[in-house]
Amino acid sequence: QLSFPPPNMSQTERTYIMVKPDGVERGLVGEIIKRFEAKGYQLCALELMQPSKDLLEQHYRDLASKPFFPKLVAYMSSGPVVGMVWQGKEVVKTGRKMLGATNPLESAPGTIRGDFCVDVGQNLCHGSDSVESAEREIALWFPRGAASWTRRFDSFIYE
Ligand code: IDP
Ligand code: MG
Repeated sequence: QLSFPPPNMSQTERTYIMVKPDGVERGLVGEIIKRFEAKGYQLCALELMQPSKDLLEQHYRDLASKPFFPKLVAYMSSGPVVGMVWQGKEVVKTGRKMLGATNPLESAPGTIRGDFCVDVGQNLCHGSDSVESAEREIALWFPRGAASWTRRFDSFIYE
């Protein structure tokens, strides 16, 4: 009889991925979700929301001194965003690779930004830059918490 050991989930972590207003407007929410799902990552929260200026200033607080900060907050509050929590092995670092470089002209083809956008101020998506940032951002955008669930499918993704 064949039997498989349970998948090793010890290195799992979570990240905050957000489709920015241009991505929602352009109908790319499904495309972005599709890539994370197809990769094998697990969805733990998903919400369309209209963020307040205050929430965005909190989210981007490390960039408050940058000259583009007011434009960034205006861009991000120009329409609804889709916030998501994705879980999996090295999902923070790999999630950023899947988004591509901040400046879409430098994002590799095959990445979301590399495939679908041109300007840095309309770069479609956000991904946490570290596990610590992810924890802070998840608490900020999902104060009621993200789901915690065991996926039977995990044994097909992880050894
Ligand atoms: P990231 O989104 O790749 O983590 P950050 O440096 O954290 O990049 O910047 C946050 C967001 O601010 C970027 O995604 C982009 O929308 C915007 N941004 C970053 N640098 C510039 C810039 O030089 N001009 C205009 N907007 C910028
Ligand atoms: Mg960032």
